Amino acid sequence: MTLINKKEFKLEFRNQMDFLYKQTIEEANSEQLLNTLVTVLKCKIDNIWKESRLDKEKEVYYFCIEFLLGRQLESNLLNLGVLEDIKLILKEMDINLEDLVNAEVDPALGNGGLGRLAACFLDSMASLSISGHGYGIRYEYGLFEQKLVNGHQVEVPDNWLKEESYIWETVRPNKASIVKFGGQVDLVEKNGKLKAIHKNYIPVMAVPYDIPIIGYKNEYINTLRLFKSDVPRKDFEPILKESKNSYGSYHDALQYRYYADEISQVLYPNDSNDAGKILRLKQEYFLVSAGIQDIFRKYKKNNRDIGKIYEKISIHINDTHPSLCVPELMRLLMDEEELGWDEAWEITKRVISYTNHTIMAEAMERWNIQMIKELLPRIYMIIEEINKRYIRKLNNKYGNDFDKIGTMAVISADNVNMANLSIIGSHSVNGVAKLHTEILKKEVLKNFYEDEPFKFNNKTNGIAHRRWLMLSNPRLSKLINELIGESWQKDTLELKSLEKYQDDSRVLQELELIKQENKRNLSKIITQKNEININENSIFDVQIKRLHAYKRQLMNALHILHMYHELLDNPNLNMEPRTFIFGAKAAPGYYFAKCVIKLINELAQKINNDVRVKDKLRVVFLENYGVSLAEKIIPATNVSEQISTTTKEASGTSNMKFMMNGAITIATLDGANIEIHDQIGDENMVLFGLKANQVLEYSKFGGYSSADLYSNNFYIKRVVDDLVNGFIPNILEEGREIYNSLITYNDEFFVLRDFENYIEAQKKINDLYMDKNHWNKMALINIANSGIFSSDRTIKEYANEIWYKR
Ligand code: F55
Repeated sequence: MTLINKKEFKLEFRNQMDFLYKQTIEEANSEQLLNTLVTVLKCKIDNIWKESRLDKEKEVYYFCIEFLLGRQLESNLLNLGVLEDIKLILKEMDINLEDLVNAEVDPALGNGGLGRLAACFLDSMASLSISGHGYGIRYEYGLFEQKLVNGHQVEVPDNWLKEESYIWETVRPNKASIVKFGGQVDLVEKNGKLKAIHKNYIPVMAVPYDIPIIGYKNEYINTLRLFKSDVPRKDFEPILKESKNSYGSYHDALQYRYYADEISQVLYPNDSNDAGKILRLKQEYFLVSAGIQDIFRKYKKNNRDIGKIYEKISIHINDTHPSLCVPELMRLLMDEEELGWDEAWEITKRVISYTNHTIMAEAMERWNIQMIKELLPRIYMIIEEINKRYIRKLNNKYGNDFDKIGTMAVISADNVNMANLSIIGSHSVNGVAKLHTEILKKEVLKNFYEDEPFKFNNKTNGIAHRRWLMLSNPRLSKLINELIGESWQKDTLELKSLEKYQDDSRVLQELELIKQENKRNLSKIITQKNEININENSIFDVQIKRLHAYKRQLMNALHILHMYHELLDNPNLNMEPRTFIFGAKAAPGYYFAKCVIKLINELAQKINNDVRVKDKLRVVFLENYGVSLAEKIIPATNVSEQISTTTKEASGTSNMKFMMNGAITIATLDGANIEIHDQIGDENMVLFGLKANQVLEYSKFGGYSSADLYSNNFYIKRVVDDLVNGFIPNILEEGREIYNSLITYNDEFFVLRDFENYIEAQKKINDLYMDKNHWNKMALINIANSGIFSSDRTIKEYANEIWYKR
């Protein structure tokens, strides 16, 4: 232990406590103890952090509109290699580390998979000693807190900062920059060249707040830099010559302050459709401009030739939200660094790479040109020029194939298509799982793929096994250490050697015991939160993810309803007791999703209060699902529900977390479920449902009638009718809405089409669970083959095949 000397640490801790709070340890509450500990740790890591920032061969900047970090204390202690030591030292001081862990805020600066992926990637880049840093926004309010009121979702603002600062952040006011909005652009001639002069703009200051991202036992620390918006400080005034400078009146000054503050005020709570709001556009440009200016400032400190910036810098844009990186990089290279168009364009493409996370049309960002023109006049000029030159190129290549050119253009029908801009302005476009990338190449982005096939590649997602196994499931981690040693922690492919224990009944017993303990812990949480006792010996069947029609929580609910009927009809039914657990937030404006939440809650009410099925069936909806709750749920899960309409879930990442914790997956062959299947085969997971080609064919050629299915199938009719016949109380409106989506609007997500198949698959789960020894063996095989889903593997691929590729 180099970082922590016990005697020294205790002394520093007491001194820091005294300095911060003028209190003794005995008097302090958990927040004060936490704050003290973090302050001591921050001092200790400062030197490593500084050293990690020194000039590097190549630096990666990961731009993302959201980062869903989770709590940091335990993860940082683990990665620093001092978790056990600190636990012991604190214990000697009569402090329980767990209390401090739970006192930390869980910053909800993301919606779901995309933001969490970004956080896992940061962990992996640092752990692999890759100089890779995040750029994001320091939202004052994160994703809303979800309350359930009479089974309805109610959104409460997430005031996570509480007018204080975040314990892990360091503000860097001297590294602030100015982002310009609105105004006009004049092109004036200078030395025979046209120069863009931006005037009357509204300047907003972007202030960096840095969070250390600590690598795993490698003395390496990267930075997540989040920008907060503010009005410019006085010292910026001399360089704001051309800005709008009429903030004389009190009213104007207030308005201006509001304009600036508003930008980093709140995270948009949509996880799948683009809100199209001007404030969102401001956020996107704010992030991009602040980030790229920051990169330029750092680069120019150590390098003279801006024309070689691609040798030292990679910019990765995570989905299209930061896609204004393309014109912003062009702008800085041309307007500030005075390069010509062609050189600037080549550099831009060499620097930028792009990840697509969805094929859903409603999630594809398009910005109205009028909006961009007014808010970002210079950026719009550049986008127009990119479009003009690109169309000229396409014309030369494809003649007048207007259909083709129309789908590929950056500007069409008064909109800027951000995906097209990202593809054209980058050298690499990747999907997030095999099937997803294939669908991009063959369907959604077909024309681009045919035009520039070399740009396209797949990077199947991964998860930080340090957080999702080592921290969240310490007992399982320990068992693995005992069986195969510790080297899997740095190379998860070594988990494979667990397979040799697949017939070792002692090991399988042990595995079951661990799952049982984790289930007991989760049961306590559920009892506490939902005031309901659940059977710890029942199958814990879990679906946790954002609520969306394509993820088909509805199908899960209808199946529960089906089981309930079966049990009522036949009280002696031979079935393993089951507890269905849900966690899901709905976007506030997504009415259908909210209806499904209400349905699940009312179903839970009805079933949980029916003594006839008391020992067999329970339904739990956990409020306010997020990272911290996931860490408790996943290790306690027996069955992982990954039941999206095939082709719709780009990858999924909870599927990987569950697998790594020994849950058995029930799944469609969608997203990364396919790669999971590649690893463990039919024998170790339960598949059902339409295949990708069937879904694509139905979507293209029709041929599916949900109403026919409904009329001809007793089981389907029974559960669908229950939505509207009063069988489930208090869902008059919601039940009707759902009924209509299934019958009147022909069941867009094939819930009824896959229903019977799903029932069979669920029966199979039941039968498999009855043979406990066999179930445990499957669990072991899942864990043993989950190593490939560490985000360390994913990040190595990004590094070798995109960022460091020459
Ligand atoms: C957030 C904002 C907008 Cl405007 C659109 C989408 C989102 C968002 O959160 N998307 C998201 O989470 N996508 C998910 O990304 C994961 C990581 O790649 C995938 O595993 C998952 O399939 C995909 O839905």
